[in-house]
Amino acid sequence: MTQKHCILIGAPVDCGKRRRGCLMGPDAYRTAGLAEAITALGHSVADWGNLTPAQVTVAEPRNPLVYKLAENVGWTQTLMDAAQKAAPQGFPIFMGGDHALAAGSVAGMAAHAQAAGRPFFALWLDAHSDIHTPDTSDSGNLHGTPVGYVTGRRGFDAFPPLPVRVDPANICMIGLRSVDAAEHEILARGDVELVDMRRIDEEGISAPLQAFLDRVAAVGGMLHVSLDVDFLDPSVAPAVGTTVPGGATVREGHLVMEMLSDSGLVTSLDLVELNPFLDDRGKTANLMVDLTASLLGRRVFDRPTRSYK
Ligand code: EXY
Ligand code: MN
Ligand code: MN
Ligand code: MN
Repeated sequence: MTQKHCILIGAPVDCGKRRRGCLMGPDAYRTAGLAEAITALGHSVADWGNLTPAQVTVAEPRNPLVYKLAENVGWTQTLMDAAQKAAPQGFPIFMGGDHALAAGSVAGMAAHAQAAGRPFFALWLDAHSDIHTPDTSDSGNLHGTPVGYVTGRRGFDAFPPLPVRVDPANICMIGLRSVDAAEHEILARGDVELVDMRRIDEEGISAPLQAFLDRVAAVGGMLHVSLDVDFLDPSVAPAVGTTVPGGATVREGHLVMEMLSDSGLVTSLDLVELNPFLDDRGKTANLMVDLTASLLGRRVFDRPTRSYK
């Protein structure tokens, strides 16, 4: 695997939902030895420390349920800027923090891809589709809306203008098993590639993932991976506030990361929704670090990587 310069960006975002705890996520990854696992694979690492949200004022949201709108907007601006600063220097790893951080990280990486003249793709590893808008959300928790924001859905008036819209057809969601009615309506349009747990049970996880990777490779795309702890089954990853039974196994998680690593297509990573307050002696934090190591080349045996012509 080519040597990467990994840039760890602490994003202690906790405003995307009401249950607190994700603010401890970045330090949990540091405590679990994320940097050491990366350097052990021959990569270099820089830890940029923890960011803080831009201070913004916003109008009252139309939906009275919306939670901490201003803080979410401030984080989105900060992370959009951080992504565009880090991407030209290496491989950004956004250490969350809840999934609201992806509004900024994905928008920033999409802007970077546009500046580099390359198509942008995103792989969403999650039990949820996170494609609400502040108006359609029944909870008002904006960690359920980052995909809605980056794909340019209406209702994000308070948020920074998108530098570039992410084409929903360039998004693949794997692990889906909890989708709200308003999200289902949008997803039924058929743009986003949907790999729910039923497809995984029937086809396995590798076939649909490989088909998506072949699409990314065919156009020389840049691939952002957004890994939500709740993609995994709660029995192996309990430290998340939005657990949904019937998730991916440890091996399915590693297979995804090993295939991504073999593809050489991944240019940035979100690690989101870890709530150390809910963990069992670091079990979930350690698993997320191990999965990141698989993404960065850790193998039992080296396999001939699938070379893209
Ligand atoms: N769809 C539900 C909501 O909008 O409140 C649950 C969202 C969970 C979001 C987590 C980050 O994946
Ligand atoms: Mn999510
Ligand atoms: Mn989720
Ligand atoms: Mn299975």
